[in-house]
Amino acid sequence: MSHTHLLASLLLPLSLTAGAGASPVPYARPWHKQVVYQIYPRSFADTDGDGVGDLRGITSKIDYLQRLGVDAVWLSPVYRSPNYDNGYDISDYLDIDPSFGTLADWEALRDTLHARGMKLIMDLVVNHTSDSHPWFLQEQRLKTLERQLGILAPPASDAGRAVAFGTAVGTLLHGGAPAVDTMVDAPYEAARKLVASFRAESARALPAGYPSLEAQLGRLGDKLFGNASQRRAALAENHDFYIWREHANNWTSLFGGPAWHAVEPTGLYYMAEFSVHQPDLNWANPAVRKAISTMVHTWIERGVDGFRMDVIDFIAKDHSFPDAQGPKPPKGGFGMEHFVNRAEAHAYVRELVREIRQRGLQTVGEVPGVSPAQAVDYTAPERAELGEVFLFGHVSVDRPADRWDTSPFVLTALKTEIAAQQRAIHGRGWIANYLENHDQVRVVSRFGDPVRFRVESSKMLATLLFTLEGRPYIYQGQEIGMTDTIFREASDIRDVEARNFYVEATATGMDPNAALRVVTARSRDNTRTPMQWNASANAGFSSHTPWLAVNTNYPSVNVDQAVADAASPWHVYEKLIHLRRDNDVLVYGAFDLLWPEHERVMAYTRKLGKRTAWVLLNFSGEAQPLPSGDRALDGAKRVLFDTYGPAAPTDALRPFEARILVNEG
Ligand code: TEU
Repeated sequence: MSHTHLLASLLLPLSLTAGAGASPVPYARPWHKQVVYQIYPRSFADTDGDGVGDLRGITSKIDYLQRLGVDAVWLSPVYRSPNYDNGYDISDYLDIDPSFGTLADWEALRDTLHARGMKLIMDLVVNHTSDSHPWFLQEQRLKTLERQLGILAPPASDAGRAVAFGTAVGTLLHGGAPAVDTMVDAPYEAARKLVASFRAESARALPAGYPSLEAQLGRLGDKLFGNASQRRAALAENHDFYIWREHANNWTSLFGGPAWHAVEPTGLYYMAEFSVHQPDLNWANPAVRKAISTMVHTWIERGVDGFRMDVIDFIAKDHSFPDAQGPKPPKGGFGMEHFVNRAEAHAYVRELVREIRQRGLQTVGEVPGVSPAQAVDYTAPERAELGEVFLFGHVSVDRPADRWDTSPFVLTALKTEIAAQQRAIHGRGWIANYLENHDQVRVVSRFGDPVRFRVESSKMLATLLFTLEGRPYIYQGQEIGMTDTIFREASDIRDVEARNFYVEATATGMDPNAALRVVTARSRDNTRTPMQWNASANAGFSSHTPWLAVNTNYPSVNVDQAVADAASPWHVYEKLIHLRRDNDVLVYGAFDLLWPEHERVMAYTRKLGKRTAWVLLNFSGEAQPLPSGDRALDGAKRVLFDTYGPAAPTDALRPFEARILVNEG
């Protein structure tokens, strides 16, 4: 097959490649019918007994995932990292963090998945790196040298000496040897030493993708001491890998505190939208984009099947850095309109995915702050950007003010959000559906009843996840109905975001117990507690004390129990995976919300051609009569699926019952 042919067949709708009639809708893509399972490697399975999960642990559980029926696995980051944000702070994109194993372990995992026809999706965290990434270390050295040389330069009023110094140091930076008579001054001698030590240090660890030493120094020479045109040329393009400014503006980070951090020897501030240890990359610099594409290419060559792109709508910033206006939100993200979902982000994404798309690989973007309508801008097939995106509206309904808001869950708000997402994408774009991930809390604790109806509510929520348009993502442990944990001491908290919150809240007067209650209700650690495999010590996760305490309910909530018990949530997940695959109406059907005002029942139809599915979900622990005299269920003839088993009463839903009805068509 010629190159262009291969390309065309990868990009064309399934209907054209698989023969007319094979596709239920013109925009169908093979991955639409797949199901992804997200693994948080630190907490999945530990084989080397250090209390931290690892790649071999994951490989040892692939049979389990195959049995569940998932098609693809998304791994949260396993790259080399100091782990301030558990791997979302990467110091080497091409290497595996030793706590997870080696590249050979990764290859073994890839091969194990591929041998079973399963896909491997890697996390791609390219909005920022770790502050110990060699790019950042090198740039700090360069900025420090720039400042030191600037300080050494004689004042412009001393015209003769300033010119002699500039000429000599400029020549030195370009790698030349200045004429002897310009080298008499003490400042010149100091400059010579600084440049020499910079060269020596940099030569030891010049990071791949970063400009060569000559380029770095030459540009610095032109910028500091060049003539007017050299200076203009050196300043015209944006050569920095990170975002530096002489003054901070008022933007704040999503993890709390200012978005700018001073680095003393440089005299500059760098931008970090997340923790201080996660400096933002400067995507306006083409060299950054090239370095990232080269890295992505390496992983493509290594055989990945796709990428999950962390905060990919954050990569473009307003480089005029205006102060944000209006009231400052108490807990972060002030000025987001200047660094989230900007037009340039789309251009950068298109460039980033070019090779990924040509190779037919999958892409899923994480896009906080993006509306359902804007999701279409990222995923409409004709825009050649992403396959699907994760939206945030539905996981913000019980925290409308900010992520530490502990408002009660109101079902009608969830319905509104989901309906808006479903309507926006139908026939236009595509989303990744999820109810849990490593940044959320457990959905049973959040939208269900973890105490009286853990099993029932977990099954009902599974039914929601599998009957929406978009691809379902299961987060590890969700399939067995894992629940939130309890934080009794501040020292129990591991997550950087929760720790920042606790410190800030208690420092500004919140009672420590109240702060712990907020953490218990909202911390990301809730979904990061170790996977509960069985009833043995540490839930079978590790032979060692785990890095984050296991949820105390593991003796009764665990994989062994769930697989053995035909009435457990696990079997409902397993059934729903197949049901969705076999029923195009659940994948592509148009969504219509029924009874939007109902406070206990969420109900909707999905319609595709002649086929209609009715989905009825009881979000309460009481039986809910179905509205009588309502025509909404007319035509619903057969129970396709019911979480209480096939014999369903016709007039009421039992506590947390979920039912799918279909017409005959
Ligand atoms: O999360 C992006 C993000 O917006 C977070 O602020 C998230 O919504 C928040 O933590 C919820 O409380 C991604 C990753 O998924 C997350 O784990 C990382 O910490 C973050 O980016 C920085 O890389």
